[in-house]
Amino acid sequence: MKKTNLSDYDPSLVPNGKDFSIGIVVAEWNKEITDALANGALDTLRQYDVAEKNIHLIHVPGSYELTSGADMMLRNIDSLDAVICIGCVIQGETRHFDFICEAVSQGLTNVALKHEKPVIFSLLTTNDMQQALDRAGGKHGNKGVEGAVTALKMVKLQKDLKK
Ligand code: RBF
Repeated sequence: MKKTNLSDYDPSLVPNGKDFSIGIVVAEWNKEITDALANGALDTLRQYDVAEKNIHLIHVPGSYELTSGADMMLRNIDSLDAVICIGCVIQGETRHFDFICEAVSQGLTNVALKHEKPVIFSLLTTNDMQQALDRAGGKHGNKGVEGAVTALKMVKLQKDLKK
């Protein structure tokens, strides 16, 4: 498949978000990458008509804190329909990579089930900085854009099932 700078999704299948309220939690580690992912997510939510007042963005120090950040948002902002969690963990020489990735993936799953709301995993887990750049607006698209598209689809699904 040909790779472009844009993430590959069918725009006609993305629900309109004008009545949706979305949280975004952004980790500050590898900020160049996480800012690019957050901007991709923000642009996409705006493109699908999520109102500015319904987009709630917070920062946490590192990816490990994404779990408690998402939980805090869902406990304190009643109207939230979903939370997008953005981070970037780059493989180093120690085993921190494995512990952080494992904790975040399990942690976010637990938060989603506890609050019965979609929690979106936009965590890059890469071998090096180049692989992260490639996925933050580079040759493999922007995983923040894909996270926002996933959030819109999951909120629509939940609202449809509740009707
Ligand atoms: N946080 C990230 O978001 N990405 C990383 O690549 C990352 N690497 C870390 C490596 C080490 C050795 C340590 C101690 C922390 C790292 N963190 C990283 C921060 C982590 O997510 C968390 O903020 C701290 O461990 C404090 O709980």
